[in-house]
Amino acid sequence: MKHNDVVVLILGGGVGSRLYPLTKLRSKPAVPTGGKYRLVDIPISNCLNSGFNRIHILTQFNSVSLHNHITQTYRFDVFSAGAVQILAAEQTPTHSDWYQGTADAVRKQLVEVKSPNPRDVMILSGDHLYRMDYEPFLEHHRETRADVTLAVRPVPTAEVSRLGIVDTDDAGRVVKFVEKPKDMKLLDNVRKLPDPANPWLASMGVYIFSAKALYEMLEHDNASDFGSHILPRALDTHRMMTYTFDGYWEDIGTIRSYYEASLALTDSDPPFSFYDPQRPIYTRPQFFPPAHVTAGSVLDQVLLAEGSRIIESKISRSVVGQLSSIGPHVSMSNTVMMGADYESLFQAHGPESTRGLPPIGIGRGCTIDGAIIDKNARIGDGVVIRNIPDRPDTDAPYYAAREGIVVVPKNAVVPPGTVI
Ligand code: ADQ
Ligand code: ADP
Repeated sequence: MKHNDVVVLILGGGVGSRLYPLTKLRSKPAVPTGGKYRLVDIPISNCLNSGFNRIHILTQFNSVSLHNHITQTYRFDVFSAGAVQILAAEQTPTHSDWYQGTADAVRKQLVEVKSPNPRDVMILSGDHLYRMDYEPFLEHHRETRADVTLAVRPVPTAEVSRLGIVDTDDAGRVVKFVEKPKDMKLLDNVRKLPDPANPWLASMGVYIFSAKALYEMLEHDNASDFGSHILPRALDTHRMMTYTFDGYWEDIGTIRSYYEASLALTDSDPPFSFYDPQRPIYTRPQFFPPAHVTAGSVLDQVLLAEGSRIIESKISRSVVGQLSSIGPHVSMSNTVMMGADYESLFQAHGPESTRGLPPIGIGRGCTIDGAIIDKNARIGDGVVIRNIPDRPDTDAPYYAAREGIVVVPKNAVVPPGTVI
């Protein structure tokens, strides 16, 4: 069923994005994931598979790559009211600066939100890995006559400090909302769930607001965030309900969580699979040749995307994104390699075509463990990237370290023989 009376807003990331440096040259929704997708493909696909096709992406800047991706992927026929539109922070006569937070981002786009006169507004994050049917979520919201419904899930104590924790009455109405409690004392009056492994109910940052309630909350307040301000304040003024989601869900908005969730995709029985014929994750169709793994290579637990070329190399527990070029004699493990946009496979690897730079990809004899290698990186011969878990955060000319993970940024050139 099509839900043309619901507008969907996907929050595409703040200024100090936690995925930096993956967001240095692109907006967060355009960050590649799973070897061939972009982060934004996940919520958009969930929407399309659930019958929601009026979708706006709120982003601080509309990068070329996000714009290309959206316009080349999500095209609707003339008989559908669907559209995926990017709403970048911009100066208007009434607003002069960037989005100050999630609620501020929505407030600054209220004119767009209101224009089709929706009954409800669904607000999603742009950095979650999950497959969810939003249709029963909407039904629940309407059946319970909620002003706002939060999708929630039980979580362990170790996760509470990075989530909004809720307490409900027996009917599922939220009676307390504590945003990212840093001190467990703040949860003294919050009821625990019976499961000792997952005793707290956490907000997933996935909301449905009745349009009228959303306008009231945003227009009578200038608070910047939903989790820190709008939702706790609305407890007394609006009817806030919960909807429990029990599938896999992961916030992949930090370098560490992005890295861990990406590597988990390579497990034999992965917690999340991009493959589901009933509810596929869509992305831009591209016409790359099959991946080619040459004689002498050994691959163990690898998500290998099309267009890749692996020459006499050993790869374990890694994501190898589209158009990756690796080898010969490379040893790579625990690494997320995004691949390339163009060139690597199709150009001669001679110095003329690359202006004396190493070719795109990973050169001869490299050893790489525990890294994220962004698109179009040129890693010269004999480079070593070591997995040092307590490595301090660093910003070097051709790599950065975050949360113990080395990130080689997009288009970086790592000279031959470098040891990181
Ligand atoms: P966080 O994810 O930490 O917690 P937040 O930083 O507000 O919250 O981000 C929510 C989403 O909005 C993310 O996708 C983020 O990139 C995006 N975003 C942030 N600032 C933005 C801005 N200025 N413009 C556009 N987009 C922006 C939230 C809730 C918690 C809940 C967790 C679940 O606050 O209560 O438990 O999500 O992950
Ligand atoms: P990213 O994957 O890093 O988010 P895109 O995939 O959208 O970004 O593209 C990266 C950049 O490369 C874009 O600016 C795009 O225009 C450019 N690009 C894509 N294909 C080619 C090509 N064949 N030659 C040169 N530049 C290209």
